[in-house]
Amino acid sequence: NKETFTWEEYLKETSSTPAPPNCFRQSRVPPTNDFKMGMKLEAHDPRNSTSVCIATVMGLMGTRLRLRLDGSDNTNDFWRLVDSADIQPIGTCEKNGDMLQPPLGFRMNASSWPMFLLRTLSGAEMAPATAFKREPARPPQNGFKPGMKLEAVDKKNPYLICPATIGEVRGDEIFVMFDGWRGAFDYWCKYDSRDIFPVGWCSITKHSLQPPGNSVTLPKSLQSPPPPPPSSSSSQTKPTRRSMQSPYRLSTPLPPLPVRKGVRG
Ligand code: MLY
Repeated sequence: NKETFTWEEYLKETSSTPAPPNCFRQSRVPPTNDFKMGMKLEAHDPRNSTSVCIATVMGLMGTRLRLRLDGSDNTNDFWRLVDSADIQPIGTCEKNGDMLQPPLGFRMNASSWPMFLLRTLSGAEMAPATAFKREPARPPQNGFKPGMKLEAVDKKNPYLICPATIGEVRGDEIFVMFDGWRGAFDYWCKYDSRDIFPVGWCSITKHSLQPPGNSVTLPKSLQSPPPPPPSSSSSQTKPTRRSMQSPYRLSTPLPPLPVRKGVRG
């Protein structure tokens, strides 16, 4: 039955194998998610990672938290694992002699920050220290090989985790290809990225897993090579969409691309 995706059938259909779990910077036993909606915590501002802000848990899925920085708008929510080094209990910043910062794009006058901070924390439910789990150690080396299957966060739609394939390995970098999406969502990342998971992770942690897209995957001989990894010393040109480069037309239409407002591309 094609309506329901299962790795077991899919691996058979594609005669592929999962990346070994020890390749990933994830706990062998996934941590429990002991956070609750509305709890507050400290988080590094994703847009300004040196600054630590107050965040509120806006949602929970599997071992991940949907976070919103207090004083920010509702368009910059982000996701973190419960064992992410980017989050910590309220009070950690002060204990380290640092100061809590307003988020980038604080919606009020900067002068109202101290009072805003006081009000946002007064009577707030703070996430208990026990809910924060230690970040797993990074595997000693890049163990990924092209063709291995995994589950990966779609960085353009970060609430989604999808079946993916290792396309290329270069030093500490891997090229993550989203199955059935013709390259539109593919990216390079470090082998120890927290956004990639072993096959079965979503099922174990009760996170939703998207089925593969329905675009035909071109045979390797007809594919254009992935763009160079971002750290490569070669000139930094913006990668062209692969569908544009390909001289081949397929009957299956391209999936619609997300329409986004604002500056992010
Ligand atoms: N609404 C989006 C969703 C695309 C998701 C792709 N991921 C799963 C690789 C779109 O259709 O563009």
